[in-house]
Amino acid sequence: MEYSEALFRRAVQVMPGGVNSPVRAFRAVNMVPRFIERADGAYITDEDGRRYIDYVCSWGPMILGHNHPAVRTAVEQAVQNGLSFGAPTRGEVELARLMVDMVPHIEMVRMVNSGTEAVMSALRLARGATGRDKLIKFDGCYHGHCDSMLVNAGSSALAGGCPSSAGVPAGAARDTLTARYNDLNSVRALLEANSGQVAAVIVEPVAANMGVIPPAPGFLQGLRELCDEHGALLIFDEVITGFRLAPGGAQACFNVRADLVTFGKIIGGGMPVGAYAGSRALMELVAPCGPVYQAGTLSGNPVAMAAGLAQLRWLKEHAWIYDDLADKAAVLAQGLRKIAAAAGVPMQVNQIGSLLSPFFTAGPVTNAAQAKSSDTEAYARYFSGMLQRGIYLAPAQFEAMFLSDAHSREDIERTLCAAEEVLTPLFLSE
Ligand code: KE4
Repeated sequence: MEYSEALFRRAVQVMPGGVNSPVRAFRAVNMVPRFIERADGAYITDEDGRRYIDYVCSWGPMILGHNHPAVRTAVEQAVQNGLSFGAPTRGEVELARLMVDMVPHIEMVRMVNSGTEAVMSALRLARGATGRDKLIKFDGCYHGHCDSMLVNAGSSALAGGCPSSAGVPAGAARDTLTARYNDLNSVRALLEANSGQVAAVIVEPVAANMGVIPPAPGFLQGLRELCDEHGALLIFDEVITGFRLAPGGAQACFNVRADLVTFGKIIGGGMPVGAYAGSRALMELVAPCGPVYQAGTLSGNPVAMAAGLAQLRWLKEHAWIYDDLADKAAVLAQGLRKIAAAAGVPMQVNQIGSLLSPFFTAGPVTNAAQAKSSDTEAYARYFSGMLQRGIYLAPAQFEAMFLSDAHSREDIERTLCAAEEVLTPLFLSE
């Protein structure tokens, strides 16, 4: 591991924590991060030549596996024409058209450069459309790092102990109200206490930033009805679930209509792309058509559009992979549950589609409070043991495991064999 260690020593001199995104620093698992040199299919290889089965998949984008020929070829062809023009290009039109065709209830799309930017813009649009200032989010959900969303946030904000970040002005946080995931009464109470003031309810339709927590039956439909009752917009943050749960994302999966949908990750094929989308009536409030301003130098970048187009076209033409992805994830989840039960290790595994995560706790995990009750030290030991055995998991409890089309049944079997050695009370408590 000498190259990763040497690189990390240099990295911490010139970048905060030696990384460009906190979770990558491996602080939640008390280890030196691996510096990744290349990736192919379901595997990543670090600078020391160690190869791992990758269940991070760049935090979701690599649903086809790394270095997929269709995506790589599209990028190689696009760069021949230049990298960026700051002008409209064919690729933007085609990707927006394809997203509108694949995702229900959206008529227009605006491309941006990250999930954070997509959420920030969608929130501004919701406020502009309703003339209201307040927002409702959920404890443990993560929607990127714009000020108004760093309140009781999940992901690395939660793991790193700053779910409500320093530097967020009181004014920005004051209008963000926090409800409990899977608890419609907590939403109803906030809407009634702030009647006529809530612009939007924003939700991860499957929470994946406090570990994976599926919506309880009726939860999402209940949000739709509460938003309609109170004149608030419903925003599905599908940065993770978009094109992951199904070609049409969570709206298709759960048959619930959102007013605005945010995207990221998969739509860029590994390149920096985010987007927000909704009805024509809403989206034509965005500049230059309407009064809600939003802009971006590299938005719709032609190389990024080529990567995203190639990936979404492949997903549309091979939609059967979604059942296969879910089946592989179910085999992995069930295998982990059996191993933990046989070893007498208290562990829950939540799984939906190709998303899953273990929680080291005896009780069910259906909200942030229950997720936070899990043993994160045990998770750190589990992570370390699996890494030593060539399995690269999320380096923090409050994240998700992502499967790709490239993960084989043999990879799943190898992962379960490694878990058999690690999921023992002795190993987890050392
Ligand atoms: P980005 O700005 O990181 O592209 O997207 C922010 C975002 C928005 N909404 C949801 C539901 C998200 O999961 C994310 C980002 N996800 C994290 C993983 N928990 C990205 C990994 C990281 O922060 O390094």
